[in-house]
Amino acid sequence: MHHVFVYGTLKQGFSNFHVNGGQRVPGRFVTVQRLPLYIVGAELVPWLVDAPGRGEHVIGEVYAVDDRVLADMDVLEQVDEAGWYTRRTIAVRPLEAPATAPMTVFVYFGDPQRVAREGAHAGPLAEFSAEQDRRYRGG
Ligand code: PCA
Repeated sequence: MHHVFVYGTLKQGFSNFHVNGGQRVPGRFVTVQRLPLYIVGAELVPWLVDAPGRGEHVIGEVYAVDDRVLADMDVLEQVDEAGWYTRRTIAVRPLEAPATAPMTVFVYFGDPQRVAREGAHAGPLAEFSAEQDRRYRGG
Protein backbone atom coordinates (compact mmCIF):
# COMPACT_ATOMS: atom_id res chain seq x y z
CA MET A 1 0.00 0.00 0.00
CA HIS A 2 0.95 3.65 -0.50
CA HIS A 3 -0.21 6.93 1.03
CA VAL A 4 -1.23 9.83 -1.22
CA PHE A 5 -1.96 13.42 -0.12
CA VAL A 6 -4.69 14.89 -2.33
CA TYR A 7 -5.33 18.66 -2.36
CA GLY A 8 -7.53 19.17 -5.44
CA THR A 9 -10.14 17.38 -7.50
CA LEU A 10 -9.32 13.98 -5.94
CA LYS A 11 -10.67 15.09 -2.54
CA GLN A 12 -13.81 13.53 -1.12
CA GLY A 13 -16.88 14.75 -3.06
CA PHE A 14 -14.79 16.69 -5.63
CA SER A 15 -14.83 16.31 -9.43
CA ASN A 16 -12.38 13.41 -9.82
CA PHE A 17 -13.19 11.57 -6.60
CA HIS A 18 -14.54 8.66 -8.68
CA VAL A 19 -10.91 7.88 -9.59
CA ASN A 20 -9.89 7.86 -5.92
CA GLY A 21 -10.55 4.29 -4.83
CA GLY A 22 -8.37 4.66 -1.74
CA GLN A 23 -9.20 4.34 1.94
CA ARG A 24 -9.26 7.77 3.61
CA VAL A 25 -7.09 8.34 6.67
CA PRO A 26 -9.53 10.26 8.92
CA GLY A 27 -9.24 14.02 9.33
CA ARG A 28 -7.53 16.68 7.28
CA PHE A 29 -3.78 16.97 6.70
CA VAL A 30 -1.49 19.93 6.08
CA THR A 31 1.90 20.19 4.40
CA VAL A 32 4.83 20.64 6.80
CA GLN A 33 6.41 23.11 4.39
CA ARG A 34 4.78 26.09 2.77
CA LEU A 35 4.09 25.30 -0.89
CA PRO A 36 2.44 27.47 -3.55
CA LEU A 37 -0.98 26.19 -4.71
CA TYR A 38 -2.43 27.95 -7.76
CA ILE A 39 -5.34 27.55 -10.14
CA VAL A 40 -4.09 27.41 -13.73
CA GLY A 41 -5.23 27.09 -17.32
CA ALA A 42 -8.53 27.44 -19.13
CA GLU A 43 -9.76 24.38 -17.17
CA LEU A 44 -9.06 26.08 -13.80
CA VAL A 45 -6.95 23.20 -12.51
CA PRO A 46 -5.47 23.09 -8.98
CA TRP A 47 -1.71 23.18 -9.32
CA LEU A 48 0.72 22.65 -6.43
CA VAL A 49 4.28 23.67 -7.26
CA ASP A 50 7.37 22.08 -5.72
CA ALA A 51 8.81 25.37 -4.42
CA PRO A 52 9.09 24.85 -0.64
CA GLY A 53 9.04 27.99 1.47
CA ARG A 54 6.70 29.91 -0.83
CA GLY A 55 2.91 29.99 -0.49
CA GLU A 56 0.92 28.51 2.39
CA HIS A 57 0.78 25.33 4.43
CA VAL A 58 -1.63 23.49 2.14
CA ILE A 59 -4.61 21.51 3.44
CA GLY A 60 -5.77 18.21 1.94
CA GLU A 61 -6.65 14.59 2.63
CA VAL A 62 -4.57 11.39 2.85
CA TYR A 63 -5.61 8.07 1.32
CA ALA A 64 -4.14 4.59 1.54
CA VAL A 65 -4.11 3.27 -2.02
CA ASP A 66 -3.02 0.04 -3.67
CA ASP A 67 -0.92 -0.24 -6.83
CA ARG A 68 -4.00 -0.29 -9.06
CA VAL A 69 -5.53 2.90 -7.64
CA LEU A 70 -2.16 4.66 -7.72
CA ALA A 71 -1.83 3.68 -11.39
CA ASP A 72 -5.35 5.05 -12.11
CA MET A 73 -4.46 8.34 -10.40
CA ASP A 74 -1.22 8.54 -12.41
CA VAL A 75 -3.22 8.17 -15.64
CA LEU A 76 -5.70 10.89 -14.60
CA GLU A 77 -2.88 13.27 -13.64
CA GLN A 78 -0.97 12.56 -16.90
CA VAL A 79 2.11 11.86 -14.83
CA ASP A 80 5.34 12.69 -16.59
CA GLU A 81 3.58 14.04 -19.70
CA ALA A 82 5.12 17.41 -20.54
CA GLY A 83 3.28 20.30 -18.87
CA TRP A 84 1.33 18.15 -16.38
CA TYR A 85 1.97 16.52 -13.01
CA THR A 86 4.89 14.67 -11.48
CA ARG A 87 4.36 12.36 -8.49
CA ARG A 88 6.84 13.07 -5.68
CA THR A 89 6.93 12.72 -1.88
CA ILE A 90 6.31 15.36 0.81
CA ALA A 91 5.78 15.48 4.58
CA VAL A 92 2.30 16.18 5.97
CA ARG A 93 0.78 16.30 9.47
CA PRO A 94 -2.76 15.91 10.74
CA LEU A 95 -4.24 19.44 10.82
CA GLU A 96 -6.02 18.89 14.12
CA ALA A 97 -2.99 17.24 15.83
CA PRO A 98 0.02 19.38 14.87
CA ALA A 99 2.37 17.71 17.38
CA THR A 100 2.01 14.35 15.62
CA ALA A 101 5.06 13.04 13.76
CA PRO A 102 4.95 13.89 10.06
CA MET A 103 4.06 11.26 7.47
CA THR A 104 5.86 10.96 4.16
CA VAL A 105 3.33 10.59 1.37
CA PHE A 106 3.01 10.90 -2.40
CA VAL A 107 1.66 14.11 -3.95
CA TYR A 108 1.07 15.37 -7.50
CA PHE A 109 3.09 18.49 -8.29
CA GLY A 110 2.22 20.56 -11.36
CA ASP A 111 4.83 21.66 -13.89
CA PRO A 112 6.08 25.07 -12.62
CA GLN A 113 6.69 26.28 -16.17
CA ARG A 114 2.96 26.33 -16.76
CA VAL A 115 2.51 28.99 -14.07
CA ALA A 116 5.45 30.96 -15.43
CA ARG A 117 4.04 30.85 -18.99
CA GLU A 118 0.31 31.24 -18.43
CA GLY A 119 0.08 32.88 -15.02
CA ALA A 120 -2.35 31.80 -12.32
CA HIS A 121 -6.08 32.54 -11.97
CA ALA A 122 -5.74 32.40 -8.17
CA GLY A 123 -3.18 31.68 -5.50
CA PRO A 124 -1.13 30.95 -3.65
CA LEU A 125 -3.99 29.30 -1.76
CA ALA A 126 -4.07 27.32 1.49
CA GLU A 127 -6.90 25.10 0.25
CA PHE A 128 -8.75 24.26 -2.98
CA SER A 129 -12.40 24.86 -2.10
CA ALA A 130 -15.64 23.14 -3.14
CA GLU A 131 -16.60 26.43 -4.83
CA GLN A 132 -13.38 26.33 -6.90
CA ASP A 133 -14.06 22.68 -7.75
CA ARG A 134 -17.47 23.66 -9.16
CA ARG A 135 -15.71 26.03 -11.55
CA TYR A 136 -13.18 23.34 -12.61
CA ARG A 137 -13.69 22.29 -16.23
CA GLY A 138 -11.20 19.44 -16.64
CA GLY A 139 -11.43 15.72 -15.93
N1 PCA B 1 -5.84 16.18 -8.54
C1 PCA B 1 -4.75 15.88 -7.65
C2 PCA B 1 -3.71 16.87 -8.02
C3 PCA B 1 -4.50 18.05 -8.44
C4 PCA B 1 -5.83 17.51 -8.79
O1 PCA B 1 -6.79 18.11 -9.16
C5 PCA B 1 -5.20 16.08 -6.22
O2 PCA B 1 -6.39 16.26 -5.97
O3 PCA B 1 -4.34 16.06 -5.34
